[in-house]
Amino acid sequence: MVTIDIESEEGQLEILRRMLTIREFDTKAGELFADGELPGFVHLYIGEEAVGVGAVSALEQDDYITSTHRGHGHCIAKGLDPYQMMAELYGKRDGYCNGKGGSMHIADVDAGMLGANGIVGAGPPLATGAALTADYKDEDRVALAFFGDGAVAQGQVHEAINLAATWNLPAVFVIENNQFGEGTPMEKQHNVEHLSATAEAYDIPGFTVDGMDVTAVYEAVEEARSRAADGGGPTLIEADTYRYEGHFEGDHQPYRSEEDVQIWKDRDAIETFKDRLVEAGTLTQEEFEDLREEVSAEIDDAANSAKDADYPDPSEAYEDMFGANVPEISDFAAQMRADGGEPR
Ligand SMILES: Cc1ncc(C[n+]2csc(CCOP(=O)(O)OP(=O)(O)O)c2C)c(N)n1
Ligand SMILES: [Mg+2]
Repeated sequence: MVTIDIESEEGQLEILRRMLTIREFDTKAGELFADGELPGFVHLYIGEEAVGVGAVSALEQDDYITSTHRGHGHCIAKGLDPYQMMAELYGKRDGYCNGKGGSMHIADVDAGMLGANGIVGAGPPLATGAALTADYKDEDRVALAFFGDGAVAQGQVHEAINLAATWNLPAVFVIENNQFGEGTPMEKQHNVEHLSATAEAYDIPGFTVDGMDVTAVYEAVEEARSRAADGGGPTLIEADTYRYEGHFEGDHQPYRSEEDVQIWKDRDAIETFKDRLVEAGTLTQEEFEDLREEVSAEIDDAANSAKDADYPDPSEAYEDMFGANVPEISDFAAQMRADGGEPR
């Protein structure tokens, strides 16, 4: 069963709520970071909500996803808890990585969220690995990788898609083409107009969809997921989208104008989907405003509770760092502790 049924009114409202939750979460995260509240770094997903929510909603609950440095939206789309995410951003013990990962390393393996990732292009190899695992164990699971237009030119992304195609693995590759890799526009990074054209090199299906239309993303991923699950191999989907905020907080954005950004804001995915639901009589404008306020209050609560939560104790510094089932690494961790934390 798909995670969220877009045909039902209940499903449509849940899709709207998840997109709003991402918008409110990242608006809050941006404010907190600007106020100096959060350590580390945050990359905001504002403007791109339809890609994460459209794609994950069309997957099944047990499917895997891999994420990027801009991962908050993927986490919320996968149903992760905003409080535990905020706690992770604050470096608190209640966070998904007990406060030791931060924004770029939120992961919940049990939920199938294999991790945000600070290494551009590192998600696709993980997804190919997860798809190989599912195939090997004969499980009905698909792995979907999100990655940016900038990541497409990374060698490991090519290796991952090539292997998944050659081994016919149940994987879906979703390029979030937000038109820039940091400050470099698409046309200065790539020699093709549509990044989905690269699918031809792997002899797999490739499509470009409107990433500002949650329904279009959903339908493309639903089809790709069922092809993958039926043994048809991977699909490459390019979703055209836009990030409204800077690459990072404090980015002065000399590479684009406010007018450029406004063109995309005029096609805002949340507004468009909401208008469609209002027109269909699924909700009223007033109910939408109430929903936005409810979500905003939930995010405020999550942030306030995370601020008040405890940091991990210094004695726990080396816990959760290494996989317990990797003997040499565990030995290394034990040695580090025995050495009082001094590097060998
Ligand atoms: C391997 C690697 N190279 C460079 C960087 C620095 N870096 C961080 S984000 C980024 C741009 C990535 O662009 P894109 O994949 O389009 O993702 P977007 O930020 O647009 O979501 C770069 C170059 C990095 N984190 N990892
Ligand atoms: Mg990009």
